[in-house]
Amino acid sequence: MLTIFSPDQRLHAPESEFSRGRMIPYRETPARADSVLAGIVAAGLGPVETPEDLGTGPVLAVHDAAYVDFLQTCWTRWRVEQGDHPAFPTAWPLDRLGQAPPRGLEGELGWYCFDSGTAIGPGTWEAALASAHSAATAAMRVSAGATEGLVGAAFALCRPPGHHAAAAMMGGYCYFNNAAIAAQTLRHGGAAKVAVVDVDFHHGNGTQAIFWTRADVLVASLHADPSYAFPYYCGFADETGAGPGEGATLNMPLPKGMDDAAYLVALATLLRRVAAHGADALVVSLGVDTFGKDPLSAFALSAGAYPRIGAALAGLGLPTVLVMEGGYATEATGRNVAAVLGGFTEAFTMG
Ligand code: Q9C
Ligand code: ZN
Repeated sequence: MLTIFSPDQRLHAPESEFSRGRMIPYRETPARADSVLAGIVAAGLGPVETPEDLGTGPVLAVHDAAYVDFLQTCWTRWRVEQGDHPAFPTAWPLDRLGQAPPRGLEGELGWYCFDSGTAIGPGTWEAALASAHSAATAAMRVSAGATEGLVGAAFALCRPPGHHAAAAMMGGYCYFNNAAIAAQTLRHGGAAKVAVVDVDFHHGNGTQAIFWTRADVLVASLHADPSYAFPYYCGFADETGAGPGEGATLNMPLPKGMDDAAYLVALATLLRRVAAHGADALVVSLGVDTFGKDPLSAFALSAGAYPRIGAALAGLGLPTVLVMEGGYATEATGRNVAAVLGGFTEAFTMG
């Protein structure tokens, strides 16, 4: 399977994050990407190529222009106002009745960011844009394969990740929603209907928000129940979309302690519903923070689950873009991602 990754994605490397009352080492590191690259090489999964420089076009297809502008200028403004340490918000809007943020960097930070653990430093903009380019390039390659009648798959090694980022909101280590960008690129490339299946431990609140009212992109997720896990305020089963998108959002919140067998049964159930919905192409938000030994996980998955997750996803038989999301047990992350891609490749048959 083809992998897309840019070395520029390493330029985002904050030192620390605010977590449960303490500053701790930033968990979403460049080393995560290197672990995945090593896993891909060790498993002999295929070539790794750099993305095309697509400018801001692909991000503006799913994000607000004012938000994209904010991300591009935030670090330079922060450094002048506050100094050389990364930017974090410290206060949030009392309401969101207004259409625009207040002018002033601290007000804008709280407006455009929903948590206190997502940093903006030197290189954040460059890395997030390169990560989005990896997603868009992978989707363009899969689209080209599909129009030539060669159903195929590609892996976008996205980092920073994306599924918590909404049209005008960052958070959960995410700036641009790479999976949404891949889905939109597949739509642009000719797929009338796209399914996004999110297997990250956390609910992909950003992807859900972006496609909430749309019928052309199904968003289906299984994840830790928000009543005990980040992002806490959405991802419940009764969230099903609105307007033309009613019924095109599927959430399956799961209890703590899910083991391989229970998880694979839940995934099979979700995938049956995705298949029944019908789609021409698939985007997988591929998080492996479901791993039992992941520092953010409350599940109990073993390494043996990952090839089976890959095979289950391949069972949909659709042109597929797999997009990297979470996974913080850095050494194991590469092996587990390579195992998903290997299991997918073995089971995948030309639709
Ligand atoms: N102390 C992704 O997996 N921080 N994001 C939790 C707990 C947010 C994870 C802090 C975790 C976000 C893409
Ligand atoms: Zn996650």
